[in-house]
Parts: sequence; structure tokens; C-alpha cells
Amino acid sequence: MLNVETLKKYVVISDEVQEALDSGKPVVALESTIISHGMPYPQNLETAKSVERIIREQGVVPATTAIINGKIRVGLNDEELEFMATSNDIIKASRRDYPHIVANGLNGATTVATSIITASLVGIKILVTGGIGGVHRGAETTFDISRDLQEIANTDIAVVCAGAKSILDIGLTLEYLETLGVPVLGYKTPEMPAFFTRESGFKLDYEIDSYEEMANSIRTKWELGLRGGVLVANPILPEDELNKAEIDKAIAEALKSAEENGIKGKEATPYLLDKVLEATEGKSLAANIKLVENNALVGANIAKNM
Ligand code: PSU
Ligand code: MN
Repeated sequence: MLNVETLKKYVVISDEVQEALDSGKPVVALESTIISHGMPYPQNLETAKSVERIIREQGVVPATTAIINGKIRVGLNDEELEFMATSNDIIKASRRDYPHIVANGLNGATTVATSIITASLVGIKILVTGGIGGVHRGAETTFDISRDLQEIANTDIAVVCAGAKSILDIGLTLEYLETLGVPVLGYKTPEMPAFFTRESGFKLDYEIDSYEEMANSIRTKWELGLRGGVLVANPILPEDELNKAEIDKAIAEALKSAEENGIKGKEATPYLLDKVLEATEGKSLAANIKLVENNALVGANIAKNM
């Protein structure tokens, strides 16, 4: 955590989040790249609000993170959420971008990586997202491995996600997490979920069926002095999952289009998400919203037990 003076200089915490932190009430951090670069308007704004509502309904405080006019923000009001959902002047902020955006008074949407950084500045121990970034297909030549993985590995945080999208190489992502020593715990699933679908074909080592046991497992890691994060893999609900053949086809087309158009680096993930959305005629967006909402419910309840 930052000292008080540095916090004051760089960070603005909403009253709701500050009160929760002061009184020891559970707080769940949320990212903003999903709002600014991961979904179209107005669904992005509606989802940002519904996720916050679901978390509050569980008696937990949501803390959406972002950088606005150079201030690191923890907890956004409706106007600020709307700004993140509509402005074209928002940089997708990974770790390398974060200090530049702050120093120059710019706007940044936090990825999982920078949401984790932000959470740790103020002492929040759990983050809810849709899907994490990971090892991209073809990473053996492109070197494209999301910063999310290193940040999860290096920070004491639990990250609740619906797995990783199969625009990524899920097997290599799991290998990478193993190297980094990140436990991947399946919530009511024996398999790593594949975001739009419940199954990826990659078995997880541990399936945990209750919030209490999940929180206990996370706490035990830190009590033992094993620094770093834990990934909670929470599959999309059966009634919301997409047809595997259809989504595989959409992803294959998206990857092909990215390659043909030379899309790489930080543009890769938003581009692929957008292409998949087009190809599935919005079905992927509906599924994306449902799984994020489900992650919010599960994350809030784990937070209450941590
Ligand atoms: N996966 C999604 N939707 C998203 C992202 C990932 O299904 O919006 C975002 C998250 O913010 C994640 C980031 O942290 O993309 C990863 O980007 P990159 O692959 O450039 O590290
Ligand atoms: Mn990348």
C-alpha cells in the first residue's frame, strides 16, 4: 500500500470505497478496459452498472478503477462510468502506460494488470473481471503474452474470471501460470472454462464448490507467506453458454482477419473481441455480459468470506 502522502498526490478514492476500507467492509475491484475497449456502447455502460449493483446486493462495495485526467480513481460515480463508456480519448492502460498517463493528466482504462496495480495501492484483495489476458496463439513467434499474468503472479490478489477466451492459447496460458506459481482454482468446475463455453478440454488440478473453501484456500496462500495471486475460474452458466462450433468458427475468422490486417500488440485483444462480436451477431456480447455478472456474484461472495 502507498503511504498517505503519495496516495493523496495520485489517488482519488470514492467516499463509499473509503468508508468500506476504513471499516473493514469487503470491497471488490473492477477493471475499466472492458467498459472502454471491450464492449460497445450502451451495453458497456449498462453492464458496468449492473455488475456494481449485483456486488452491492451482496453487501459488498464495488470499486471500479480507472485513470481520469491523470488521477488514479478507485470507485466511480455514474457520470464517470458514462465518461469511461463513451469517450474516445481513453488509452488502454497496461503497466507500461500507467505512469505516463498519470504524469501527463491523461485518461486510461485499466486492464486486469493495471486494475490489480490500482487495487494493491489501496489494499483491495479481490478483482472481478470477464476474462483475463493470457498467452496468445502464436506467442512463440510474436512474444505476445499479456501483462495480466505477471501482475496476477506478483500481487496478493484473487482474480475471478470466466477463464480465458480461446482467442488465446489456453493450454500455454495455464503452463505460464504454473511457472509463475499461480493457483488456478475451478469454482464448481473440473476444467478451465473457455469464457463463452464452460469447457476448454484443459483439466484443472482443483475444483472448489463453496465460497468458504475458496476464501480459505486464498487466505492460506498468503498466511503461509506465499506472495502473489490466485485465479478463480468461474464458468459461464450452462443456460448462457454459446455453441462451441459456432464460437470456434468466429474466433478462427477473427484470428485470420487480424493476421491479414497486421493487427498486433495492444490492439490485438480489442480487435479480436470486436470481430467475434460481429461474427456471432451479438450473441457473444450477450454471453459476455452474463458471465461478467455471474463473476460479480461469485466474487462478492468470496470477498465476504476472505
Ligand atoms: N478479455 C475479454 N474482454 C476484455 C479483455 C480481455 O474478454 O475486455 C481486456 C481486459 O482488460 C484484459 C485485457 O486485462 O483485455 C488484456 O489485454 P492484452 O491482451 O493486450 O494484455
Ligand atoms: Mn499483448
